[in-house]
Amino acid sequence: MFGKMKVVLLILTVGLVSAFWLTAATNERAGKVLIKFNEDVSLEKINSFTKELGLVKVKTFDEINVQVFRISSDYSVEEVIKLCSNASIVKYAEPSAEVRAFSNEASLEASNPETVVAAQAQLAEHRSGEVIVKFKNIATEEVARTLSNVGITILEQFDNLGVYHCDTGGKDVSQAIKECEADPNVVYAEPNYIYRRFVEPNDPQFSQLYGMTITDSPAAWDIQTGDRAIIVGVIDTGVDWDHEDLEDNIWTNTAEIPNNNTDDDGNGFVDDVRGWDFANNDNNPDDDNDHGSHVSGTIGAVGNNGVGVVGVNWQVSIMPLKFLGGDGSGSLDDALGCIIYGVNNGAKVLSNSWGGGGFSQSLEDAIQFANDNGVLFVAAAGNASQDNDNFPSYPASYEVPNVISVAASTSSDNLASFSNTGRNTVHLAAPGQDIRSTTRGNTYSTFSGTSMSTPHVSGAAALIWAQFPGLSMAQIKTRILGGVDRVASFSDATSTGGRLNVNNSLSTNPIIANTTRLQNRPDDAGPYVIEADILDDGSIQSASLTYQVSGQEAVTVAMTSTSADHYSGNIPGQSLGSTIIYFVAATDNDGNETRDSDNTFSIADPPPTQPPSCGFGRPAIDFDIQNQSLKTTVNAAANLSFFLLPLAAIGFYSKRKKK
Ligand SMILES: [Ca+2]
Ligand SMILES: [Ca+2]
Ligand SMILES: [Ca+2]
Ligand SMILES: [Ca+2]
Repeated sequence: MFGKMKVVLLILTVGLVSAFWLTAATNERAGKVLIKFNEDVSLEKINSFTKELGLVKVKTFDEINVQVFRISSDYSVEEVIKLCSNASIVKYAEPSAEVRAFSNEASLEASNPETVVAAQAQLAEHRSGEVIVKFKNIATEEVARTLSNVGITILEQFDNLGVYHCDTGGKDVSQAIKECEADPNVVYAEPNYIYRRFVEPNDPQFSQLYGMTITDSPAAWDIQTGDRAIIVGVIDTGVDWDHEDLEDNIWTNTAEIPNNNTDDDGNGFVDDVRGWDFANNDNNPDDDNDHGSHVSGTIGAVGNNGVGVVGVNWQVSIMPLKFLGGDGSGSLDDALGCIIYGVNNGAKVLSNSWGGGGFSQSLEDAIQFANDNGVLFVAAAGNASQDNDNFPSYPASYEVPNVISVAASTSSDNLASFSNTGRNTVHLAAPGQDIRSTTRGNTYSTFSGTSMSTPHVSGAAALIWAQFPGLSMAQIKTRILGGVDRVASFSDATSTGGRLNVNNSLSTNPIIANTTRLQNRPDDAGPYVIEADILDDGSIQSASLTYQVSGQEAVTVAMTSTSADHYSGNIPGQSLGSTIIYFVAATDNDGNETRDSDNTFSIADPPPTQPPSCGFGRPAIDFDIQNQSLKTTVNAAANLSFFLLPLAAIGFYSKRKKK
């Protein structure tokens, strides 16, 4: 592994006197590195690691747990940094400032292109108009003269460091740095970086939750970790409500006195202190399957408690609403009961990792009731690898405004092979393959399915509501759909073309969602109308549509507000054969601009679409494509055969690895 071991060993075998000689000779040339080791690493491990690399400790900063080493081998600074970054015991390693000053920048750039890209193409978040400059040990007058030559002024001086915090006087930060570093008295100049806590919870299985990292949840947790005032109804197999990592986040009906055989709050349910079991018609919505507990953990397993996993919300109120039995099936009337109970008892979000069966008017009515009460209805798109545009999957396919239909993505940001899709009817993708979460009896398991994607989105909705309590349900939906990362794999699979990004959805910059994504059309008359939902935590000052026709100069036109949070703009008709690229942009009251992703279409015949082969509009009742043992129940009210099934609790596609 270490190609220069021989040299290191040689150095280590020389005597003390020789070592001092080497120190003196190599000190300036070899340079120094700063290393922070992970907290739980033993001193023995650190010593053997640094010995292997020929690192000699110079000093330790106890306050930040950083050690400074001099390189006594012939490894270059870059090589040491690289070896450190590959080592599991190292949190981070970086060159000392001295090294930057004395190293040959050209050769550094050539040997480490990634560093150059990071430094030049995209400076990390920093304060505009400010730089930090370190000078050699020179007279203050000389410092002042150098700075005034560059046209920048001192805001703050760190005497014992020789470091100055400066105002660039309106000059671009990169340019100011360049000019400062051209001066021989300057050791280094750098942007005034903004450091944020990048909150990583201490839950031991956090590292297994790619679903959290790929959706940028850790960055979101820097802003918001959730609020118990937000109630999420989990309509499922129940919840293991005394699970060690769920218990603190289970909703409590404070208006109900437990165990007095009385319906104290008069909501029609006796002693319902933590939701209701509609499958067995009792007040104990415990889980007899695992599916509902797993879903709940993704929404809100207790965060940063040193136990188990972490949900999208570190704290939230999960309302267990059980209608699926231990075998994972349930009946329509019980589903309706769950929805109505949730709405009537304060749930803001209903999470629905189930589906199957045909169209049901009563189910649509119940979802409409939730909609009319401002309750979001998040639903799994289904696991049949089918196109919901042609073969609707209920309840995800109900065309009620509060429905968000969720497809499943993988750790490599592809569409999960089992996931249903729908360019018009499935809204976004969210992690759904190999998702780790809570299961019964203080256990943790890995499941796959759009059932697992759904709670990522339900959790995001609760987190956004915690951050912006005044938003309407429609605005929460706009924030979720507008926050997605557009990824090619979801472009034709979902209406947004993207995958959930929790952090983007919390942005204080304008949010742009549901931009019309035109497809090829032979229409040369136009206009081509582009609409979008746009909102901001403050207000939208302007919205615009920019389009470019077949490589000609781009044109920007204003978009006009047609209704609340809704904007429209026109691209005039173009001749046949034209290709049009367009995007929507918006600026808020603070001058922050958001530019939506590019869209492309041509004035040409659309590609042929596959005609639906059967079941158009209404899936057939022998809906056994998921190879599951289905329990058919009778909807007594409508006297129709009906079945509902959980999407990932059982069946061949549900990978389960229990710890
Ligand atoms: Ca009650
Ligand atoms: Ca009671
Ligand atoms: Ca936890
Ligand atoms: Ca704003």
